[in-house]
Amino acid sequence: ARKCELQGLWRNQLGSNMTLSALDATGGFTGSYHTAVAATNKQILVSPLKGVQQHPSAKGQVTFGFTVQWQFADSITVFVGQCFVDHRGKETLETTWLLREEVPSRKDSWKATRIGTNVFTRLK
Ligand code: B9F
Repeated sequence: ARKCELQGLWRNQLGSNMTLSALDATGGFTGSYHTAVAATNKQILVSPLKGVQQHPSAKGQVTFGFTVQWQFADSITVFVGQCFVDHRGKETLETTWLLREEVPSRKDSWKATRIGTNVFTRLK
């Protein structure tokens, strides 16, 4: 089986697109995230991301994490995930995200974090 490369253009089941750069010497990468959904009246802006890939495993189905710094909201989303390649060479990123919303006070903290899963496939 081929190993999974994070670099490139990806789309998730919501229709959000992201572009990931090549890895640097330490496994770090950057990218940009264009969310298809936002649950806000604000205009969506393409937002930067920074991540790290874990050292490639023998099987090549690498783990990674990245953070998206939204440019249109005082919130932040972190993703963790793993890249899988099937026997046909199709790559899938299986991810789980946490979104922290800015809330005005500690009494609102209980409702400030959302969680979900996103599955990304490569755009040809
Ligand atoms: O909608 C988020 C937001 C934060 C404060 C006002 C708007 C920013 C964009 C998040 C996009 C999420 C989804 N897109 C995607 O591809 S990140 C995880 C999902 N995967 C209102 C208050 C908090 C959220 C909505 Fe807001």
